[in-house]
Amino acid sequence: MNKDLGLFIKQLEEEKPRSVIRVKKVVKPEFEIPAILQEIEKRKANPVIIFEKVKNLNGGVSELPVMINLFGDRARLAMAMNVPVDKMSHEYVAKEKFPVKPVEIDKSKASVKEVILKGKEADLYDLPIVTHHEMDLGPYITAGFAWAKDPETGWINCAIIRMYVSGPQTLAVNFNANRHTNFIFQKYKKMEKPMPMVIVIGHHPAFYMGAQTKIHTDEMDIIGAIMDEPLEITPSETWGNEMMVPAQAELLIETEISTSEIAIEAPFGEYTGYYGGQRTNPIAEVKAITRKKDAVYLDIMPGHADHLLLDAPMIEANLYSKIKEAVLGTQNVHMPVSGTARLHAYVQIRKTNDGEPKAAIMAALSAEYRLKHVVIVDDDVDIFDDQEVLWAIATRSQWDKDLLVVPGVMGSRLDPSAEDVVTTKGGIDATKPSEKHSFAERIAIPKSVIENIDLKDYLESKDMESLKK
Ligand SMILES: Cc1cc2nc3c(=O)[nH]c(=O)nc-3n(C[C@H](O)[C@H](O)[C@H](O)COP(=O)(O)O)c2cc1C
Ligand SMILES: [Mn+2]
Repeated sequence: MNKDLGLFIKQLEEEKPRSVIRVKKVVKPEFEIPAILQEIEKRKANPVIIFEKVKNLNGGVSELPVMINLFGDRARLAMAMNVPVDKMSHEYVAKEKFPVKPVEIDKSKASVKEVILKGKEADLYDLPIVTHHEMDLGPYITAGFAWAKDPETGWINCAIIRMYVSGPQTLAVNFNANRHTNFIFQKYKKMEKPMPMVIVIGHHPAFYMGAQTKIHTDEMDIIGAIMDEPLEITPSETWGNEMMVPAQAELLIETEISTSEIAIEAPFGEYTGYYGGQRTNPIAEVKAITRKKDAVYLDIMPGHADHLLLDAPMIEANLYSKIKEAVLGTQNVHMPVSGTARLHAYVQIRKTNDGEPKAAIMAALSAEYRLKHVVIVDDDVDIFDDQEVLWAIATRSQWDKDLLVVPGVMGSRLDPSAEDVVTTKGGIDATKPSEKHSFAERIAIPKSVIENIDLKDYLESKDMESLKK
């Protein structure tokens, strides 16, 4: 059987027992779950939290526990992919090059078919769907993929799209204009047919990472590549073999999106740390719900690490491969959480001439539409440490020569400083001048001395304890 969410949590509890917290008290999905997460985050901790007893939207206690903050830690994502944390983007690019085709399995072997609900029984209000921020329109599914099939290529596209629960069997779905989901939706619109869309909620985190690929292809093959095993798929309840679905997901909601009706959607607390404004969006109607008997309802906390970190390695992987095409000495890319993991990128290069940093800035800015500011540093600067990057800007840049400013470019509509989708982008070359010029030497303590220091030989054990995080 495919790796699934339960297997990952078991592995996590064995290897890092402190990174899973279970809450047994009955909690409300409206604000209470987000508030508890935020209080834990304030203490600089980032565990997965499982709420075992959560009210559903019908006022009863849901059969499904709620899991939040699965993605709130880069090390956890690296563990899911079985790769070193500072090499995630490299490994992601390498795995993407070898797509793995899915395998079809019988419904009897698909754990997501253990419970099948159709007609009025397929009720979203039976689920513990979370309301996150004060001004949000209401409960939102935030860890749900829009799983849709391109009617021309037959490819499956998969993207996390927020979905507002507007009734027991209706949702408003927010895919941006430049998303593959929208390209597919436009094709159905032309055919004047509703678009089948399966909402996939809860799977192994490697599934989540594979499904967030930026490559335009049959995404089932990339999910297989990132999971290191073929994705198991099985026929859907509503469309049979015409629409195959992931067999070992926690929960699937089979829907049809009307190509004629729209609904008001948002405000909604966004990745930027601000509310995104109200808009009109397509409506999905629930046809069936299938799930594991002991399914967990996965939620992602918008605007927090849980949300920001999930897409970061995939954006980094995309940037890494595109910047490397322009500048061969590109070493690594980091989308820091301090820049919402979307608007800022730190790029580490080993340059061979002084024109390469600006070439890297241009390649980066055109590869990812949300990216706004790029900082290019040398390979002695740790790009996973904001302070090191700011130090490089402080000591290695002269903005009359090192700043590149590009006004009037397409950016993120959600950035409140942009004018609709038009923004000003820029980059800073914070690298030292190339070898030809002399440059100040960075301070350092001899490596041979550092290597022989073991703090236990110098400190009392109570002082050693106080250094522990
Ligand atoms: C938690 C989370 C929520 C997201 N919500 C949305 C959304 O509501 N609308 C949207 O267009 N993209 C959203 N995204 C971004 C897309 O999922 C992401 O860009 C995806 O790779 C797009 O897939 P595509 O390249 O197949 O279009 C979200 C990403 C994450 C991680
Ligand atoms: Mn896609």
